[in-house]
Amino acid sequence: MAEMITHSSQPLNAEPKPQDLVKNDVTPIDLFYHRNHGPVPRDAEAAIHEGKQAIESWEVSFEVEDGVRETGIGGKRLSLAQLRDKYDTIEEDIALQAKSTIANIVWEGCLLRSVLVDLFPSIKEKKDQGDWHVVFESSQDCGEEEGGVFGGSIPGKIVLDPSVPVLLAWKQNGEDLTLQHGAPLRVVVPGIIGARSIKWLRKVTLSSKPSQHHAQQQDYKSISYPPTKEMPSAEEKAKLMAETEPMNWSPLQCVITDANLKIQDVGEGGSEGNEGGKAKVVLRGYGLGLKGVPLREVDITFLALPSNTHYDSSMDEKLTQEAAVKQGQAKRVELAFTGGHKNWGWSRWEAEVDLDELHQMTGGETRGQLVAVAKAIDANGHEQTRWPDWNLRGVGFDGWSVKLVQI
Ligand SMILES: Nc1nc2c(c(=O)[nH]1)N[C@H]1C(S)=C(S)[C@@H](COP(=O)(O)O)O[C@H]1N2
Ligand SMILES: [Mo]
Repeated sequence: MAEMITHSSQPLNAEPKPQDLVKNDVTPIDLFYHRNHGPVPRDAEAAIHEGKQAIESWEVSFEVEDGVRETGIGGKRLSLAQLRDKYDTIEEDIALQAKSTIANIVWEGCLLRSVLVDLFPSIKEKKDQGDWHVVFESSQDCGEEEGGVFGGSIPGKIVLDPSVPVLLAWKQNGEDLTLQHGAPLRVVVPGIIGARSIKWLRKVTLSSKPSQHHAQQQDYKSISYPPTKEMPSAEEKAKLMAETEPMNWSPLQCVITDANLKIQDVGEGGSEGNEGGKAKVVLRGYGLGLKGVPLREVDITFLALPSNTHYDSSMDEKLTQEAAVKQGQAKRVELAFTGGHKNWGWSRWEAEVDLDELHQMTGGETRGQLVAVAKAIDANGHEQTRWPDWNLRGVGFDGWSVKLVQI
């Protein structure tokens, strides 16, 4: 078993060490992070325990609420076996993301769009309309303040967008979904924060309103709030929460997962030993585009801290300001990308910088600690935000990545 950093075991919240995360392009399941708002639901546990037949007969109900369609046909139920038989099976590489971590998984399932258009043909007419939502619900009691089951929603037009493969998934990396990751059936929404990829899916509702579940209404909202202002009262906070839109698309981002000095082994009798030419800084990381737009490059700037200063992450914002001034000297890492195609997976990248290059970038200053600052640029030339505004809950950070180089 790979080593995970466990934040809580009940409910299970864990993630791999960042440097392990980028070792594989497809994240092995034992390095796939966990985010849970409650225990694994009993019905899912029982189905997995009983085996194939119980798994295949796991049912999801599909319903339409008033306001979405004029003529109401009642709800319909489909089992996992029926979903598999009736609709084309597709495979998609989709990165799922939570606060501070990510997993790049190859999912297998069917398109939610195919199911909905088949069951409720008239929704095709609502393709471009923004006034309806697809609400997902699991069977999991999430024991949070208001209790209730875990659920969430996404705008209906995203589900019907032919360029966004929203999946009902039953396999991950070619294997059956594991119980922890939502078996028998889960939703996988490309490009959108992981919280909307509902595990242990039991119900899909087309509604004129977004989900009223706790996670949609009381969590995962980026409430801008100046850091210097006194914390709001519970009442004020509730008001701000109610006024703020739920988060949805994951932002354009880039993260340095490790930055190390590598001394190349020149073998026995090597004469080039300590002259500087053989030592390199090796950086690794990943990036993710906004709405499936692939990344084109990652620009890395090196900064030398004054010799009496020790790096800590509270300096990051200021360091990104310094890096912004030095963009002309940044080391550019070009990423291989697939033309104009959408890309819902992550991009991994690696940069090697030798000491001469490094000296040029830092003006020869190497006495203090060195930090690397990375920003991503997408295929349309859009740059990653340098530093986001403060938000009350510290969610959805997408600023440039700052990392101490370990020397
Ligand atoms: N039913 C249910 N679905 C859920 C969650 C949950 O707690 N319960 N967590 C969500 C969150 S916040 C994330 S980031 C992803 C994580 O999926 P994973 O635990 O398979 O990594 O699942 C989402 N789906
Ligand atoms: Mo999450």
